[in-house]
Amino acid sequence: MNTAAIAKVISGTAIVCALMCSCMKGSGLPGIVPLPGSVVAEKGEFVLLGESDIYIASDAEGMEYAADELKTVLSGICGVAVLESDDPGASVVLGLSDELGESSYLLDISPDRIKITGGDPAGVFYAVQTLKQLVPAQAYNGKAGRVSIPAVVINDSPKMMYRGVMLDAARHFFTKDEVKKFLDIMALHKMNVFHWHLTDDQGWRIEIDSYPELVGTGSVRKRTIVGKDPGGEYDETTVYDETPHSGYYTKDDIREIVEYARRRFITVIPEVEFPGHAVAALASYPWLGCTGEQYEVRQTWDIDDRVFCIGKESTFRFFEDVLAEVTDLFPSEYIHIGGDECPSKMWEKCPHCNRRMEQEHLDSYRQLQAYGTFRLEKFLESRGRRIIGWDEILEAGISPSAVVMSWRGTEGGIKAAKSGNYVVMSPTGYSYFDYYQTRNTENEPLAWGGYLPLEKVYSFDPYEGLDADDKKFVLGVQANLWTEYIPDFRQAEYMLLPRLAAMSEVAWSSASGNYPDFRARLADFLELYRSFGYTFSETALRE
Ligand code: TNX
Repeated sequence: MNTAAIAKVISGTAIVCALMCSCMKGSGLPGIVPLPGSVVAEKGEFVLLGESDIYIASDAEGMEYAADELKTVLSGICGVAVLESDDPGASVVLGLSDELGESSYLLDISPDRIKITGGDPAGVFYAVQTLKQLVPAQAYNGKAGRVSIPAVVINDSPKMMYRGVMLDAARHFFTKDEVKKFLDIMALHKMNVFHWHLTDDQGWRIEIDSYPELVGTGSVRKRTIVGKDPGGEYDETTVYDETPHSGYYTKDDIREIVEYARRRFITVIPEVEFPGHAVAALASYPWLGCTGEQYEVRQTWDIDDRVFCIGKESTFRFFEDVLAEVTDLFPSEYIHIGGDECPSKMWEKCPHCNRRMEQEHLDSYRQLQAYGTFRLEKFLESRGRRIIGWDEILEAGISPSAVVMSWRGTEGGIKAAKSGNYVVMSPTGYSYFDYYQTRNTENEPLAWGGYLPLEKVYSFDPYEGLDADDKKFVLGVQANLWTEYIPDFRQAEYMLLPRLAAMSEVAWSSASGNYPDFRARLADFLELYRSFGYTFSETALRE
């Protein structure tokens, strides 16, 4: 505990529930996900009954967010309202210790008090997430009577510092409140990076003042293909829903979401795609493309040939203006610039692109892409930021400061790590939550395809193929939720849960749990999903 810290005090009103206890499942401790470093059961239980006050023994920035989270948890139990008090001998004490590492915590529950000590406020916040799982799930729906928490000492710290989840809000739009719920789900799983995919062929979802048509035109898709995309083979038999799909985030929405995330110790990394996945932008401003043709916001999925022109200077002026506004909104060190799946078909016929290649002595279209990426990186660097890109950015060489997000397997990540670039491992085989979670797909909602069962996610070893020296370049892992076939938030939750529980363990837990042990703990965690009203896949549990 940092005793020098200035005392700030919150006191709680009585936590009084009727004495009709349904309490903890079974006799032992509930299972905790992700698996903590060490859990030592003690004798007895802490009973939330009568007066419960909270004492915060540090005024470090962020402590109030962790305290708010605790207040939310407590007030969610039997509707208790928590107020301030100034008693260092309070029944709940939150503090910091220099002896604990980043995001680490010690949660010490005895019959007479709950003591939470973090290496930093994030650690305290994660202790509260663990505490949520020690409270009987029934307490959240008002069904528990006398609420008791088992005495225990938990010592915990994260394995990886980048624990990401990506949401594609371009293919389908999710409201501000849905995004907040997504962040709540992330926080419960101790995930700390929200990668927000905001632009793509099928929609541009971020308001940019200097280019109003990006949302004026680019956020509206006239209609959407019905069923599975035949992969470029569209003709008069292709069926569309004839329903416009639209939506975008205003700057105020974005500020609100970034702040909401910050209070949950989640960094938001925005992604603005360059140079592919560009059709919604080109539909808004045709001069961004090689030919200047007017396109419509794309109504089908699959990869598109229509990409940003890298020959014209106006494309770079556009990106600098857009990225200036993006960096004003998002304080994250990293900005994701896409980089994936960019065909060169348009560039091959484009006089501007060919002139650029001659002038810059570029030998291939991948080098042309690398030239463009490098210019965006330079601009972002001038604003104190660094780039992340999908692993295609590796193909014609990247600067040492670029971070590679390895999605086509882990090979790109391994190659990047070996050459000293930081990487995030996010391979399709373990991280693509738009893939089916069962082999029995008849009764499942239509998905992208693939097969990614819970156990496979759990078995992910992001360090495989790397020796000790290279491992330090792996910042972490990320689950990706692409939403071509995810039209609403309920389905997003269904695809995310419970696989996110498995990914959270890959990202957080150093102590290795075996799969049956994880499944046993997950059974308790699912009770919490139920209490919080989160939709999850039951089929995933039957695989
Ligand atoms: C590949 S992963 C894409 C996305 C699709 C996804 C579907 C990546 C960088 N690009 O545009 O939505 O596959 O699984």
